[in-house]
Amino acid sequence: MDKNRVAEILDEIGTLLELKGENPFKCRAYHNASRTIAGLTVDIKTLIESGEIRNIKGIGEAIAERIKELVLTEKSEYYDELKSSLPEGLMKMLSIQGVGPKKVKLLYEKLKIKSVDELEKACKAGKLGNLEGFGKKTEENILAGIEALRKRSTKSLYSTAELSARRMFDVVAKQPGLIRAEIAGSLRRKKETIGDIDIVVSARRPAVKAIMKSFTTHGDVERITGEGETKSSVVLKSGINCDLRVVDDSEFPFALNYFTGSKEHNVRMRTRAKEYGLSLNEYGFSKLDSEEKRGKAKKVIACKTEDDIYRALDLTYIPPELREDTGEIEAAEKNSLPTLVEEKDICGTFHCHTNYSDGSNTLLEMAEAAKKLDWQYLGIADHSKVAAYANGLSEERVKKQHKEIDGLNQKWTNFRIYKGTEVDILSNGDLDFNDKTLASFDYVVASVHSSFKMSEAEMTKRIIKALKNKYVTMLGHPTGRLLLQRDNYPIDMIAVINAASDYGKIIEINAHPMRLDLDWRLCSYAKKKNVKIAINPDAHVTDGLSDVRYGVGVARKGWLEKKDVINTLNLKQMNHFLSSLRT
Ligand code: DGT
Ligand code: CA
Ligand code: CA
Ligand code: ZN
Repeated sequence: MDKNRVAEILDEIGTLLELKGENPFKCRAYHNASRTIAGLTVDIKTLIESGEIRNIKGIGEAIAERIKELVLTEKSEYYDELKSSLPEGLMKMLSIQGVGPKKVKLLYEKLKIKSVDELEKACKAGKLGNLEGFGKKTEENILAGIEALRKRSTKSLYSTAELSARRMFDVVAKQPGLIRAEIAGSLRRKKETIGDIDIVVSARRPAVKAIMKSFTTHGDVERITGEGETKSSVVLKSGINCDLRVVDDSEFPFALNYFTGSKEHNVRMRTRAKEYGLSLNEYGFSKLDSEEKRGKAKKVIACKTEDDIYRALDLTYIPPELREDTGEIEAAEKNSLPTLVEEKDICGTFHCHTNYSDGSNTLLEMAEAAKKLDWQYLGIADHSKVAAYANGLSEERVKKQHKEIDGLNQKWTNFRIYKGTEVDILSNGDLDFNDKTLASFDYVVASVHSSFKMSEAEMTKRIIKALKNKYVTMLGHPTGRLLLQRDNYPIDMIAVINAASDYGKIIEINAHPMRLDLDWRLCSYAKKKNVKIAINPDAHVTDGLSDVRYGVGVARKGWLEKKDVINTLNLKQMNHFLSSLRT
């Protein structure tokens, strides 16, 4: 069993113990151990075989035994027993916003509520009102939470869907007789959430059956919902639906273009084709003439690639990320599409955490991981002191961290750790460190982590006030949303972007797959206002650094070019930029 699965199970054990009302220290020990294991940079099996697992801070004897059992036998008796001692539906109830283990435990013990459905019924019948700590308002909130949960269960995060898609694709794409293959749909367009996975392939006729079979019999398939000559559909064990379409190779560019979408982009393409006397669909171009209307043979215009399709309509090639009918057709017509930023343009990143606050890895481990990605710098921004839940740093510990960074930086010539902080924006818009402390950092990320319930006007004022502070370099996760979990706090982002523009501040695209915040829909406005964007992973473990690629997807979707993204500056340019902020 790999460390990620072990970490997941430890976390679940922690939650199950909470549901049982166990000692909070014990519960927390499992949650902490989960984070520690997720952040391991050495092979977990080696740690166990050498017995070194016991020397890791925060992993006691009992937990070490559980980990050992999981890694060596792929299961844990303790976990299985714990799980079967509680109704399955309780864990699902925890996915309702505002419903935590304490509430679930009470609902189960006092009202015998064991599932989301039962909870919904009880709320509608007004049964929660009599429980201590619950009231009419709680019932309303829970009902709203259940509705939101149902809505989002039909969607997946981009990162989850991509992983599932890749596993299906890898098997299908290596079948004999296959010619071309591509993942299409919203995934190819890099949408932040995904409805279903669409795979398009072309193949020689005799191979089609075997290709379909490789898809429907894939180990990740939960059940088959359709199986045919040209299209098969399955539901994956991850809960995501996946479609496979197989076409002749001459049709491939058209099928790929159609199934990449978006629907709105397709509609524009089809309308444009009509202006050229052509009909465009997922199989090809055909002449729209009277011959065709009389049912005679169509004259088809051949295209070998998607590029050819756009060219046939006098358009430059439109990258999939831009195909949302937000002006891309007009720009392609004028040959004024942006040259989108690429992953390889990124030279480093900001907003990463270490074990000084709530991260799992040391400064050195994070730096080494950044170097492995060929980056030239890494900005560390641990939490500030008010963030007690995240082990935020006091002024004293900031000094200690700075010393350690200075020490490390002496070892490298072509790499540098920048001293940053993720300072909390307090509810009145003040910052959690005074100016003197803020001035000791190379840069400052300011973020909201508390008091979400404010009016839009108040929240906007709060954030703009923070941006006005001369030491603030960038705004972290600007809207606070957690995709499929928590909506953004009410905020006037246009006003915030205008303020960032006035004060010369950067706005982050938080690249954590659950955030992807700033939203791509706002990027072009930021660009128009000359606001630079930083693509930051908000990494809490070394593996998290590579989340930057999701942020690059958002930036591309938001029409951003290399020059719009601050962390495309190389080390020398970045040194210069950061020192210019402090003079
Ligand atoms: P999703 O799956 O909801 O995240 O979003 P998509 O864009 O992947 O949508 P999906 O899977 O329903 O269909 C894939 C593509 O097929 C879609 O982007 C455009 C094309 N398509 C589907 N239905 C229609 C339609 O009724 N009209 C047009 N023009 N295109 C369609
Ligand atoms: Ca889709
Ligand atoms: Ca689909
Ligand atoms: Zn944060």
